[in-house]
Amino acid sequence: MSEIKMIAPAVPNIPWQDKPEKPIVGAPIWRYTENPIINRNPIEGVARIFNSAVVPYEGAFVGVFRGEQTNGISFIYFGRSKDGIHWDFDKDKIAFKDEDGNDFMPRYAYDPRLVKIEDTYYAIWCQDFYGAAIGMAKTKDFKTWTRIENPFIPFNRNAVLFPRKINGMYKMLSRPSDSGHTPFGDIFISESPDLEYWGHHRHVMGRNGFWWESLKIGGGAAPIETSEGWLVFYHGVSGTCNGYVYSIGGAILDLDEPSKVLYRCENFLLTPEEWYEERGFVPNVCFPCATIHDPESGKIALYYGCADSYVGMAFCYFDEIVQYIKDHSSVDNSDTELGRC
Ligand code: BMA
Repeated sequence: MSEIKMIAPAVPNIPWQDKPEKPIVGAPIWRYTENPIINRNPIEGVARIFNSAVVPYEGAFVGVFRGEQTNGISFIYFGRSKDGIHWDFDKDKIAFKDEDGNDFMPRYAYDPRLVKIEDTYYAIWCQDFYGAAIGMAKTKDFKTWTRIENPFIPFNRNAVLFPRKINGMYKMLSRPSDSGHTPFGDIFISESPDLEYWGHHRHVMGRNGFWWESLKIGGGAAPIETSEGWLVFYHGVSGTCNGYVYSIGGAILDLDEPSKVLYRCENFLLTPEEWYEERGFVPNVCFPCATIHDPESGKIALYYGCADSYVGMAFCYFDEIVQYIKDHSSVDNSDTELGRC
């Protein structure tokens, strides 16, 4: 049994496919052979589902899904699955309510994440609020959703909540941006006592000298607590002469002060290689948004958007991926400092 521990609720029915027999070249993570798990035209009026997040719920799985409607506008749809692989979706968009119980429809909602903290589930997404900004809502039963005030003014994207308070505060990663296809971007962290008022902003990590993440980076799946620190899967982007390429990176943040990066893998963990990652509405995109993970078996199932067209899954053992990140770590001063205030 590994010395490294994962601290999270058990998920004995985690979706899983065993490691392939042929040796893995590079990071110890492997794609589901039946990818993509969500294909085109999954719901009437929705052309593509991608960049979506899932959680275990009542012995099965639920999720919030980015559905690109046939009118080209993205919104968030709810889905459920018995096995975490085959999904059924509500045909209508999630009917968010505001704090007064009135209907609340964010304009253009995309790239949702979903995180459980104590007894509440929080969806965090990007939306149009006079430019790209962060939207949030909460639910306890996935039937009624109440909107939470926008945490930040524009422009910002890729907000990811930590699954527990740290030193009494909620913590959230985000990536200040512009309103377009942002040709820059570092990951920052902010904290809040109540999920409404945010401050104590710190820099977590930036673009670095490794080409696959040299243009911009952004938070991906909700951090996983381990005895080595917070394990984060994020996206790193390089700008080629033929457009952006989105790969998946891995880092480990300090448990008490997650603005400090303890280890950061200089190699990507996954980069577009399969047809569903290289070919689609936006080619060459692997965009991680969620994991399901089980401390007892050490398994992680990673969900990622593929080419802005599909959802794919990949699998790894958390101790192997943590060890790989540590063995190939390269951190610089801007990673390890407190993040300047
Ligand atoms: C980013 C986001 C993602 C998308 C990616 C590639 O800016 O909008 O939703 O997957 O671009 O198109």
